[in-house]
Amino acid sequence: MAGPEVLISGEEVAKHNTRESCWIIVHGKVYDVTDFLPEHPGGMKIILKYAGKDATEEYDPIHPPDAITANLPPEKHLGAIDPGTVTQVVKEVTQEEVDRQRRHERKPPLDEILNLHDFEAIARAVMPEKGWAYYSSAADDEITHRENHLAYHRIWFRPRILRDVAKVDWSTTILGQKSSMPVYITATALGKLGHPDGELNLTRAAGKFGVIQMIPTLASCSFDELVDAALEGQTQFMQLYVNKDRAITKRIVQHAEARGIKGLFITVDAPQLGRREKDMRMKFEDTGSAVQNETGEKVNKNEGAARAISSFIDPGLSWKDIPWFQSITKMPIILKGVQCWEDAVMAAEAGLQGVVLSNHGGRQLDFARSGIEILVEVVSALRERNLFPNPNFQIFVDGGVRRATDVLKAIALGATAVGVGRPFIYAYSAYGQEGVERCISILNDEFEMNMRLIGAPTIKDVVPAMVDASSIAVHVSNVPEDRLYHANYESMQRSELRNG
Ligand code: 173
Repeated sequence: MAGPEVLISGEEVAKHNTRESCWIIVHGKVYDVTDFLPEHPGGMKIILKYAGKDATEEYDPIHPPDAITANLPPEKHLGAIDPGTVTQVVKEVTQEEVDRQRRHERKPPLDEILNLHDFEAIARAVMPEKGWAYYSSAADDEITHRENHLAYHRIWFRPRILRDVAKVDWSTTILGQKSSMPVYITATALGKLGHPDGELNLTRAAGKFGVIQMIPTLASCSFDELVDAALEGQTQFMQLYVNKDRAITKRIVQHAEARGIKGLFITVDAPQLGRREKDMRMKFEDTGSAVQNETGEKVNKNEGAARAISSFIDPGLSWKDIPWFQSITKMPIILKGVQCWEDAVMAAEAGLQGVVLSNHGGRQLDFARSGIEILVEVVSALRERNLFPNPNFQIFVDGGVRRATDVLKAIALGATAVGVGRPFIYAYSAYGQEGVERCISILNDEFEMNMRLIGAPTIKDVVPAMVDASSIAVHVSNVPEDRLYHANYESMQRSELRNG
């Protein structure tokens, strides 16, 4: 479309509300998406719900800002909406939503939040249902998701004493970049499902506290927005989903490098997205409008928000692609989602700069082992081959980390740093940027105290002998609680109270 932008009235747009002619408004622009309907990765049903209407609110959290302009040919960009002429989609406010908003208003002040688990409890109560389902969901029976945290319970400390811990310093260097703690904010998709500012909450808080953020491929905010929001000298990494169209991937990678990204984390554990049933159920409840029902479209109900938008990911990615990545960028390349020592050794031998031992927050293969368990075998295999320690090949771990003690266990066992995902997004979903800042402060407090208690003045002093991980690979179930015994047992205090 050449020349000045055409102004279109809301009334005109409203006429195009069918499968045969479907116009929608996104961010004040009108688009003809009729021909695109069958190609929409999320199905046509959801677009038809907004046929003839403003779809911005629904569109925003689950699309990068340029998704529509990048996918629709220019002649389908019809013009700008005449402001004031659009009838907004009036969403029915359910009792559930009213209750949720009330819970949001009454949530505890931030200074009552004492640990990372607290953010999760609050987020669960105050987040919109879809966002909570998407963030909290994990694969199948969510066994790996729970194991990720529980695996840390199999490691115990062997603290040292009399080490002069008047001053403790837990700052470190990650891929040659300074970090105020051995923790980075790992990539998580669709940040605006939790808060209108999405991943910007993370960028801003990370900048203030000298923490590194890994920008996700599928952020709700655009990549450039997140880079622009960084302070001078603030380090950011990037997570990469590899597109079937390598030209697109090349463009993304080279753009990232040009914009100063300091590490490329290629996700290798998601050739297909896992079944996250909590997320999938959300779609069943999307009853839709009269228009959709007329079309009789069969929606693929096997897809939640994530699967619907992930069809571009290349399941054909293989070791053969690694030299190509090395040829298109000078950024350090790290494989994210390595799950056994054999692949870690291959990554080191391929000349890569590191691996993230991860099962994708328990969202991919259920019964995948936890990163912390894999770490033990990876370090041992690398040592045997003289590949560890090696500042040019760093090992990271993510999944289930909720305490500085968890991080210290990973550091003792050989990790350079640990990725934390969900706790940060729960923090901002409930409290915005301040929530993330509080989350980082809590970790700082925990580091200070626990470094003292284990007798380690600096991160270099956190060594393998400080932990007993001898049970790490023992997957026994806990002995169940003796409920009958506890139910019948009356403590001295209770009997006193009853008599009193
Ligand atoms: O874990 C995820 O949900 C994830 O990585 C993803 C992948 C593709 C699209 C959206 C999210």
